[in-house]
Amino acid sequence: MRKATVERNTAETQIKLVLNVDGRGTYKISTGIRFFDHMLDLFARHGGFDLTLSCEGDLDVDQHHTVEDVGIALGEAFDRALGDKKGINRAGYFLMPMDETLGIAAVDLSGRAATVVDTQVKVPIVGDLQTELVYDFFEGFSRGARANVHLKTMYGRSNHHKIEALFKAFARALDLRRRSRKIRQWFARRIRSCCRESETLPPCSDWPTRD
Ligand SMILES: [Mn+2]
Repeated sequence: MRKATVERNTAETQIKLVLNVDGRGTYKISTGIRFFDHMLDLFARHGGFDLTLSCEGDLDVDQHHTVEDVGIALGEAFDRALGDKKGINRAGYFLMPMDETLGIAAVDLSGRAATVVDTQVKVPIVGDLQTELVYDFFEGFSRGARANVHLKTMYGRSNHHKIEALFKAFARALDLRRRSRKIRQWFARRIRSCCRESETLPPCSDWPTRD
């Protein structure tokens, strides 16, 4: 099980975070911003990550520090949990429909931070979240995880759906590393059985590419 615990304390925020990237999508999240909690709940569920996260932030100033610092802490947790990244499929993408909206995500855990986020959201607030901070969350994650993060809403009507589709697409883009683990386990089983029976290894055309 690849897990990480991150505690991040600054003058603006106090964050405690426990992540299991090989989890079952269970979560307990409290940031003081309900819409942000809703997005992080969905992130955990759609990625199959177990995530416990609490943040006490200076929401009396505004939501900026809370959202950005949660992004940094979550990115750091992925970076630590995945360790040297040996054997994982470090890049992934996903197209996620959310009713009338389509969101796309592409991620590369490349060791370099870069962020592009196009939410197509034209209103300043969705629920209780300042929508410009969606960028700050993903930019924070990108820095914490040292990852390339690209997100785009292709089209849609509902602003709630536009943001939600991006969080779900992002989670599922990151989930490719689990598929890679399944492939490695499949190979390990095949190699063991081939050694027992003195067979040759399976041809490339038999290699699994999907769950
Ligand atoms: Mn929703």
